[in-house]
Amino acid sequence: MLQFTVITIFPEMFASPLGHSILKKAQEKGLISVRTVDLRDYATDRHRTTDDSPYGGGQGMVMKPEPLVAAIEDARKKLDNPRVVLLAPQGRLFTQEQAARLAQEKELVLICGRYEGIDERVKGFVDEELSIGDYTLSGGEPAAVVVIDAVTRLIPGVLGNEKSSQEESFADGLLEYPHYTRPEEFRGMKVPEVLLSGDHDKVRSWRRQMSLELTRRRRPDLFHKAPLAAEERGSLAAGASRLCMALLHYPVYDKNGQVVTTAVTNMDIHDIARSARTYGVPRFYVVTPVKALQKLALKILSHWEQGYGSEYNQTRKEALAVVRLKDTLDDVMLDVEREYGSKPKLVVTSARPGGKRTSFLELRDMLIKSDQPFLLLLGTATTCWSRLTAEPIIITSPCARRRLFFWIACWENKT
Ligand code: 9D3
Repeated sequence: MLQFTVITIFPEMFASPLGHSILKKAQEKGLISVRTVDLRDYATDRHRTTDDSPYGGGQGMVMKPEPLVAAIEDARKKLDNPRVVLLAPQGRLFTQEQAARLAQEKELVLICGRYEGIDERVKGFVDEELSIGDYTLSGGEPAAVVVIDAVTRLIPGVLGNEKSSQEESFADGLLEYPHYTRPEEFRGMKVPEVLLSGDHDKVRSWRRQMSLELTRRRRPDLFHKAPLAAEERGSLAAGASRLCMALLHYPVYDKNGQVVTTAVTNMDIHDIARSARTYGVPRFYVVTPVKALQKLALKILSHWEQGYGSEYNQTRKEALAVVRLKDTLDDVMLDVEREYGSKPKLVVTSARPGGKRTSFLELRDMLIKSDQPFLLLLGTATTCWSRLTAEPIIITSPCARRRLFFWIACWENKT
């Protein structure tokens, strides 16, 4: 049983919030009790005054110390060993962690300030000061309701067992994944396929991924503090989980019309796939309509995935798991769209002067703020960009592949 005592000049403000739902039930079950104390009962003059004008001038009023301290002392006398909390804008921030701490107490006295503030000399009579956030309230009453609500939810028996364990998920420090209920389609918006699949493992990993991405984008502060696997953190670097790459391997012929040097493919696949894996880029497409090159790429892939190379080098095997072979860029676009639900925004590199350039920093910003997948096209033939149907984002080229990975790595460390 946690006993709340609330000192306020507006006791009536608490009737409705305490008279509904969880807080009502918690009182009925005898898990908490809330007593409101009218501060005016502790005023000594005929008008029951609780405020006065500030010394030193200035506008507004200040809460007088005598009634407040009398009310606090009376509460301490009536209770056993209460923790006395002043709700004030200059208090420590009230968080889930603070709620868990207060939920351990047997008796809490909450003091609601009003006016511009309270006389500083009252502070020596309270145990701590709490604020519920950086915005201005008209008084401490709404803050006291917030504290009572958040603390009460953590008392065993208030929520069903199954729900209280969910509450723990706030303890993993992430925002929650998106929820859906019937109908399957609402105003053209469909419930994500995976939630209808019945595959519980897939559902769990989808929800985890959504939680991670949302937290990364909307609450980088939480994301930074969250206890994540190194892999999870990496896979979300600057929205890397939505940044796919494609290496466009246009056939290169010599004067006789023969395909020349395919050894580059080997290098590129290993090199880029490994960097992709390291920085959490989920897909690396190797695009070539030339069957001979596809065959070679397949040979390389299967060697590292199944051949003696797979035991010889585990990281390389993992790296190659992100590689996909495709005939054309259109096939890649379709594959990305199927995976993410929308067409990717294309990013190309160019060394040619002119045209609007996007800086790495701007690109990073776009990645973080957007919900769309991005597809970074790598290739040697600049001419191929002109054949693109959609307007691409152009970034400056020299050593762009390397620099891009370098930047992705830096972004991760920045958050
Ligand atoms: C403009 C100067 N304000 C101080 C930051 C004066 C002031 C504004 C509002 C003094 C008191 C109040 C009333 N607010 C509370 O008592 C309060 C509060 C809040 O305003 N925001 C967040 N948490 C809390 S807890 C109590």
